[in-house]
Amino acid sequence: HDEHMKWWREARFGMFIHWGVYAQLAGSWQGRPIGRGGEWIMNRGKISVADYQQVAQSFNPVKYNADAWVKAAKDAGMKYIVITAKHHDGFAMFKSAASKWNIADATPYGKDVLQPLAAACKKYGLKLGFYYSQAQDWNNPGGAAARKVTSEGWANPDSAKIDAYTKDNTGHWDPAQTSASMGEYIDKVAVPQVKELLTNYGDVAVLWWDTPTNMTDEYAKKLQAVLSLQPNIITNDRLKRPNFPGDYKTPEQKIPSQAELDGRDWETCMTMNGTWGFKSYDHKWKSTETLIRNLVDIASKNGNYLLNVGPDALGQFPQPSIDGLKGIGQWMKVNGEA
Ligand code: JFZ
Repeated sequence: HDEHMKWWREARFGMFIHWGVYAQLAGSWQGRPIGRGGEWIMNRGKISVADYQQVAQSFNPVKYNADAWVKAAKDAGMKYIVITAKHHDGFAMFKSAASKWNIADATPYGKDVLQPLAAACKKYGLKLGFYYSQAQDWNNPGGAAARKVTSEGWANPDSAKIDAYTKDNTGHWDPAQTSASMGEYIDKVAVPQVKELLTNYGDVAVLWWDTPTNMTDEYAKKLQAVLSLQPNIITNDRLKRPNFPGDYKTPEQKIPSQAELDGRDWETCMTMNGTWGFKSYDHKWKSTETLIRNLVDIASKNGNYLLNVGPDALGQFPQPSIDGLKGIGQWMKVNGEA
């Protein structure tokens, strides 16, 4: 039964891609920088559902070139890609019948971006995985919202009011978010969308769940049942703790010491700068040497390295990410195996 893990255990190196409407804001709201990950901007800035959905009206990634992305990953020595099919902002990067809040229906771009990515992965022989935020969803009614402080780096004039509201409303900051129950959200959005993802894109190698806020065993069971659509699929450990351990552990932004390893498969996910989703002003790039040392350290401990790229709103990798990937690729040519 370990057979389905074979490719993953040999892979060692993959590309994480955090891409969504948040790239359009690039870390700023109303001229102010918002702290932490760019993909959290709606929550950190306590942007209303209506305001945030308006951002999609200018999201038009005309420079998106799936072939170039996958080739960049392959040339760096990566064996798989995991892309945010839907992050916590609930925005589906695919055509979905379960919610209009998707790239095909809510943007001028008007088409699915996962389809070309799946085709390019097939062409270059890389495995494709989907990140899907199963619990947190700040736009589809009923989705969960983790409690986070209001102001990270800016003074929202309504901070006090919003803080009081989120405290009384399970982390939500807009009544539009609570117009359905979480059970309804799971049945009408999450389960149907995971079905779409596991039906419409050919082989899906990985389902990468995240932040099980307010998940119940019942919700987790419903989502887990959908995985049978892809019999060889591998999943991480973030569906619902502790009863749904998945196939591997996901230390984040850190490489475990030898002593911390317990025999379970593991994958360290890490950013190349300080954010998962694109921020125009984050320049804290790791050196190519650091990236290579991390990869070697991880591989020597039998782990996988899932290294993140946060494309911009036009669909381009930031230049420092391209440079880092190229640097790793050059090292790989000399030191890696085919
Ligand atoms: C989550 C997301 O909230 C974040 O935006 C990003 O997608 C990242 C890969 O995953 O953030 C986490 C999840 C888990 C931990 C920390 C941040 N954790 O276990 O320490």
